[in-house]
Amino acid sequence: MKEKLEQIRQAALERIAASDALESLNEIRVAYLGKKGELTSVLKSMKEVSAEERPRVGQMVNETRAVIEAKLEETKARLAKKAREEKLKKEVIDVTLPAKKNHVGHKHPNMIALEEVERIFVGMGYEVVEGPEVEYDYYNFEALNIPKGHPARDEQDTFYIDDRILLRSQTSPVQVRTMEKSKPPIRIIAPGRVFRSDEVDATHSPSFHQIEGLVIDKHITFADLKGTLEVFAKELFGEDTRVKFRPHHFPFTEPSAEVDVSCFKCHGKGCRFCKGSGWIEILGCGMVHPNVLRMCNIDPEEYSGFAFGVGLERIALLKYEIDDMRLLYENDIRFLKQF
Ligand code: 2NL
Repeated sequence: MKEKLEQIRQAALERIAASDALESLNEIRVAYLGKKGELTSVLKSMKEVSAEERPRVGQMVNETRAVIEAKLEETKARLAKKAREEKLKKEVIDVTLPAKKNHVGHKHPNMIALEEVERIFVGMGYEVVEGPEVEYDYYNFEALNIPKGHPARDEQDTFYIDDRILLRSQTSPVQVRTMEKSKPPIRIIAPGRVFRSDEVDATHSPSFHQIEGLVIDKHITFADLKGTLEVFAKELFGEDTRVKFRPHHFPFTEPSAEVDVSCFKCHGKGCRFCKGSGWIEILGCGMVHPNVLRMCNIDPEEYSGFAFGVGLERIALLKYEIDDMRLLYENDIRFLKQF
């Protein structure tokens, strides 16, 4: 019996010493100390031991159990400590590494300029209206007094989907739609993307943005147009800005004009920026042509109005002194961040 216990102890301790995982320790505990374990089966065979030997053998069994138990606990603690240390080593955080940068985007100069223009006109009681970029020939040309064969169709050559549908060459169709469905007074600005069949260079792109304005009411005169655009120019380029109206021709307005502002760099003296003239052209405008009013079911005998159109990119290039329009379309964050 004694040899048997000694053998069990030896084997158990060897297996414990060889184990390198907490799970195998548990298996060893079951195999030796469990209900069906080897030590328990020795206890069960105690009835074969003589009465006088029984206390001594019992004590030996208890001692063996205690030794195995102690070794198991000790090994368990050692393995747990080792596992914790390995985990800590693996999960180490290098606090000296530079932090990840959170790259934030930037508002596009077009958008900054658009919001500025919208702020000015909304302040004068205008509403901002948008409309489709794919339009009917009717809204883009016919309703604006540009019938088929009119030379203005060449100046505003655009992209045709078919012979009735095209990419709008101006945002005027938005105003035509507004006039069709609402009664004067009308005070709106229509910003948005427009298209022209132009080659890309420093000042042209086949897709750019326009902001058009329209006012229709009783007794609207050219004086209202002049006053409005003067306020706009002063707000946008500074209080000391002067405006100049040059006669021009548009099929959809009569009379028509182009508007120059005094150069905000040299204040009219002439510099590189205004190419020596002291003036910078910013927009086209005029009194809405009676034919356009009639096609939108507005009686030109009762109502009159003015309209204007300004290129958004042109405003952005001027305001931020950018010399190549293509920079506005590259979306290079190093460029965008400067504004
Ligand atoms: C330019 C400047 C302009 C208009 C746009 C307009 C719109 C309606 C009626 C009459 Cl619905 N006019 N818009 C007027 C004058 C100038 O844009 O250089 N365009 C080619």
